[in-house]
Amino acid sequence: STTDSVVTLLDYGAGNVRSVRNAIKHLGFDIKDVQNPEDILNASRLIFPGVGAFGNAMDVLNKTGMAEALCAYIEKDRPFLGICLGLQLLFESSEENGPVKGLGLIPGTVGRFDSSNGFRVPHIGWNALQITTDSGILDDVGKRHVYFVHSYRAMPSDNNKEWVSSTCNYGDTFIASIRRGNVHAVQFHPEKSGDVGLSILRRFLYPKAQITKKPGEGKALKLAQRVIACLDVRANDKGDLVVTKGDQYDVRENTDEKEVRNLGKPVELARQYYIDGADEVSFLNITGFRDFPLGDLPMLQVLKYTSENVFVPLTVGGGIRDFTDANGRHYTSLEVASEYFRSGADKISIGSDAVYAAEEYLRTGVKTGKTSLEQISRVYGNQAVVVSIDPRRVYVKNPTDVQFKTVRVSNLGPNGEEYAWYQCTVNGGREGRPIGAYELAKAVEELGAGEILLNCIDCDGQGKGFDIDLVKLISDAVSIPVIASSGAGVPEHFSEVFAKTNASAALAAGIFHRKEVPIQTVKEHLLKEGIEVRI
Ligand code: 1PR
Repeated sequence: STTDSVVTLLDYGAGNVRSVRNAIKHLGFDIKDVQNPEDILNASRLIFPGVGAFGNAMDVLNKTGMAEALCAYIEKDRPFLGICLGLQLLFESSEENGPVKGLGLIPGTVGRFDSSNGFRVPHIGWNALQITTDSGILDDVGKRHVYFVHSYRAMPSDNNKEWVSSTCNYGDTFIASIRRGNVHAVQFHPEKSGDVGLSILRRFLYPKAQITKKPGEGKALKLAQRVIACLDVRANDKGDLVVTKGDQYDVRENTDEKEVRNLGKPVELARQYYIDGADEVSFLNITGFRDFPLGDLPMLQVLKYTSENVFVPLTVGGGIRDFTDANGRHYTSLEVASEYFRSGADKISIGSDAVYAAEEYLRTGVKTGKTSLEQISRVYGNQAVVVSIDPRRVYVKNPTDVQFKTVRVSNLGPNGEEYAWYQCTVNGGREGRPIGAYELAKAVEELGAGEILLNCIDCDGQGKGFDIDLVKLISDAVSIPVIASSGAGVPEHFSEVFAKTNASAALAAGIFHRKEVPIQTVKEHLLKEGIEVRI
């Protein structure tokens, strides 16, 4: 019957639930959106992918009468799956901008991870579960990783132990999933956890299906180091959107025609990297600084198509800033970001605009709340906001020669210099700014960035390895995760950056596009070196 293939989705409009929609559709179900409390009570199965801040979500649920309907639905043991905040809201209260009262169905409070013990917050990435009871939906997980992204978590206790079906360790042992009868909730994102995640959703959606268990695969123990494939995207001179790749940010061929280097089609490549085992895929709209992204419809189209069948996190960057178009219509950076999220991005990345924001913040010492970085992280959460840094190495003889933080370099400069600072640039590396990567990283962390994508113009496309001095400097300076980027040429470069720095992820472009090293080879090498990865 028709109701058998319908999932009721509770989307109260606070953010991006496109990924959940895509995964449900991929599994053959239609979606009915909750419009009023009755839709909850009449659902045959309900998915609640909570997004945004706890307090805001509770406000909406209380005002619309949905809080009461949810409690009634769950107390009747109707099929329910809460995701992320959709798990947290079931507890009594949360510390997030609070304490704020929750639905109160499960004893316990939700608190923030403690970053003082060396664990970076947000907890972003693929982590292992310790399954404590028969969860019904986690049967295929075994020792494989699932994707988390959050700063708050609920803790297991004697009072809630009959609910807890799995835990995860990240500094603390926190609740990764709960189950009671037909009621399930998970702190991680099954819709972004690749095949493992899809199998969790499948078991929830088809509870009576006889699906053979296939546990036992994998060796997941803890948070994995991520391997990210990056697609620099721009229109070529014919107007087609292509994946390109620069040498130190110069993306044109060394021929008379100086064409934009073309390494393939964005949607196809992204899908391929997903199949090959990329932990995340990033798109950088590298001419976004001059071409307005909302005018650049192909980019939004690329995201829409990609997100339909790529079930790992997608990040998109380029052109996130306030903009006035030729007709005088003003767009805020928040609108630009929202359009990216609506089209399928899980995270957005800000380059140039974050440099201006950091400069201003360092000059005035005031957080205005008005920068793109602050606005977007306030609405979507800081875990959804990446700052992309494009620094260039500047050698100096003495650290006191400049006002910026310097490092003692591993390889001397051209005139025997022993030190360098890393100058931030804007507009795709075209303009150097009076701020160092170290100063920028610390400032954007305070302004609400949840992660740093750390490029290096000197190393980009050179295949000689990551700039270890730079990655060490930045990953030691902040307590948010840092993605090392630029320069990967062989699998050993990945193990080197993880062994010598505190990077949480390593990103590469050229070696993957030119098919020199498959992602799987990189992962196998890391595994052999004793580094935790998702296989
Ligand atoms: O300033 O907010 O509009 O964002 C622009 C974004 O586009 C920034 O994230 C910036 O890094 C990126 N970008 C701008 N110009 C270029 C260029 O190459 N001409 N690409 C560019 C950045 C660096 C990485 C690259 C790694 C790995 N490219 O994306 O993928 O260096 O490459 P490799 O493994 O081949 O060495 P805004």
